[in-house]
Amino acid sequence: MTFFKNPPSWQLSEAAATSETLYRDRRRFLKSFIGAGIGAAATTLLGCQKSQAQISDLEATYKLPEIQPLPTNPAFARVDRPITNQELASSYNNFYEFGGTKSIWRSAQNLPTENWQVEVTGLVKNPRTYDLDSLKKDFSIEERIYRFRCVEAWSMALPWVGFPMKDLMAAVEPKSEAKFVRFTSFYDAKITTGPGFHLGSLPWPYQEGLRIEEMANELAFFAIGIYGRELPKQHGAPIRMVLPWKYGFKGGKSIVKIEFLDSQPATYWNTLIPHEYGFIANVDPSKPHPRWSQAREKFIGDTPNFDWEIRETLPYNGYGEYVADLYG
Ligand SMILES: Nc1nc2c(c(=O)[nH]1)N[C@H]1C(S)=C(S)[C@@H](COP(=O)(O)O)O[C@H]1N2
Ligand SMILES: [Mo]
Repeated sequence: MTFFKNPPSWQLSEAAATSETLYRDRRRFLKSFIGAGIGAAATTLLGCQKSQAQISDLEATYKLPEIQPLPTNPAFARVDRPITNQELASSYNNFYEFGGTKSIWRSAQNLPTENWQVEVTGLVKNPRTYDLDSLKKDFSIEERIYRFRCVEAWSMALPWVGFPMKDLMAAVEPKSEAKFVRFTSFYDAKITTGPGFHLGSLPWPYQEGLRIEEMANELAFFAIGIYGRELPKQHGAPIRMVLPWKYGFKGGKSIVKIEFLDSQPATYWNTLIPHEYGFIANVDPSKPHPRWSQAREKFIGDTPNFDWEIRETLPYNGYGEYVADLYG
């Protein structure tokens, strides 16, 4: 195992590749701007030493109430790597509604999570609006440790708390015409003030989508917590999607609406840059992103420093036995 103190050369070329595509017409500029954000992320890994005051502010964002009782699903009780250090996981995030860098944990505290409601609608027999208490009461909450792989070639291992998406499907009973599902994130132009909001031409709100068989897969999960506690705002409180065989952008945060549809919905990154961010977006080391390789990843492990470890990326992020037959 090799630990890199400095960015390896294959990562630096990403930044070089993005700068030349900047400053074309407005539409292309927006795409490049956002694309640069997502692609050049790893360069911000270094040099983010926090002061003691910042560390205690950060801790206050994740030392939330514990979720009890909390059985660990034995099928997902461990992975082939250590669980990522919580301080790092809660301060290295993607949540463009709250800023275009990885350091959005402070601004994400503006997300208003009181009296949260999730509307489940569309082609279902039992449309219903859930609040957090009814989700916790209706579905059995468990812990699952999953590998997590961002399209930007960094990864973590995270202990999520939540329930399988298929349990919610069983409750609302999709009609036979339902073939796709759209998931919509919280959006309020007065609160979510990430990059380019004032330009008014980004496809907000953040939306993601699945084929209905993907949502029914054993792995597809709604998280309402992490590290045994309620979900911090920067991770997409109070409920977010977790799809461990797909790139991280498929997992929308702070979900307010779930719609069962008969055709494939438009999604955020796929609308902005379709040739870079597909609708399916399964983790695939053999298929490079147009601007970088996906063969390896920078795994952020259990030390409190960003001493990432370079690992080979696994097909379907190591979950082929669960999902490969969906794509046969
Ligand atoms: N609403 C919303 N959901 C989102 C994103 C976002 O910007 N907005 N970023 C995605 C990306 S690119 C990743 S890698 C993960 C990051 O989740 P984490 O910050 O909890 O690790 O959230 C995904 N879900
Ligand atoms: Mo990502």
